[in-house]
Amino acid sequence: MAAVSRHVEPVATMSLQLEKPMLKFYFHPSPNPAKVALLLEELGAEYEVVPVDTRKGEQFSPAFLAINPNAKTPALTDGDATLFDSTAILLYLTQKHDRFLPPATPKVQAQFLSWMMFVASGIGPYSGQAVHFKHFAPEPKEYAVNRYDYEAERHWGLIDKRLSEGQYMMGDTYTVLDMAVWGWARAVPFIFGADAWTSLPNVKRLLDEINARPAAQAAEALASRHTFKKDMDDEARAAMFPQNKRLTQA
Ligand SMILES: N[C@@H](CCC(=O)N[C@@H](CS)C(=O)NCC(=O)O)C(=O)O
Repeated sequence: MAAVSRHVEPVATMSLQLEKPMLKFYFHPSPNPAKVALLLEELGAEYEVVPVDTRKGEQFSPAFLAINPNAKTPALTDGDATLFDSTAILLYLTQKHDRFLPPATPKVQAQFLSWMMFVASGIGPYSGQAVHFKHFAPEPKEYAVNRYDYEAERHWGLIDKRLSEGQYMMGDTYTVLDMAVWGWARAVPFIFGADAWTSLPNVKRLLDEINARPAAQAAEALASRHTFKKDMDDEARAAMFPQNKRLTQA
């Protein structure tokens, strides 16, 4: 977990900077951290990236577990405030900065929170499990692949329909909800295959539009600041799929 500093400050402003609470962003180049990276860049926030190489098991280091007992990326510290779970971080930062949120009327908030939670509890987990069973699980897996592929497809279909009704998830305004969708939309071809976009044209439109934003390009560039392990070897499988130990012990 080596710290990587961003934004070199001119010496004249350094003492001022040191007094400010610094954001530390615990990052791995995967969908949930990507949402937070995009928001930090859209906010123009000052932050330090702390790489957590989950394929090397760094998510289980005591220092990281003290911040995220769930041993997953992303996590964030803001001075002595610690946060984990991408949706909690997105809501914390947008509320703190009062930016990228839709109007606070009950009618709009009701839709905003419903779709935020739909992305958090539906899009992320079903997409993640579809990827796991299609790309990483041992045979036999037909039943599990079918279930998670079906549910992931159904969830993405609902996002596509919502986006067919307006430019963004909340209509005319780009909000943090679009950033939450973007994190996983980048993975759609990996989830469903290369021709997935033919059935999700509105998701593709949003993805392309956000990809063209400087903040998205800066968020993507974080991946190249550190050499993350790419191989899914025994070490990586042991770190990421600890449940497999029970199969060999049985
Ligand atoms: N609900 C959590 C899920 C976090 C999560 O699953 N993160 C993945 C990366 S997208 C991770 O750290 N995987 C490593 C592991 O499972 O060991 C969130 O939204 O932040």
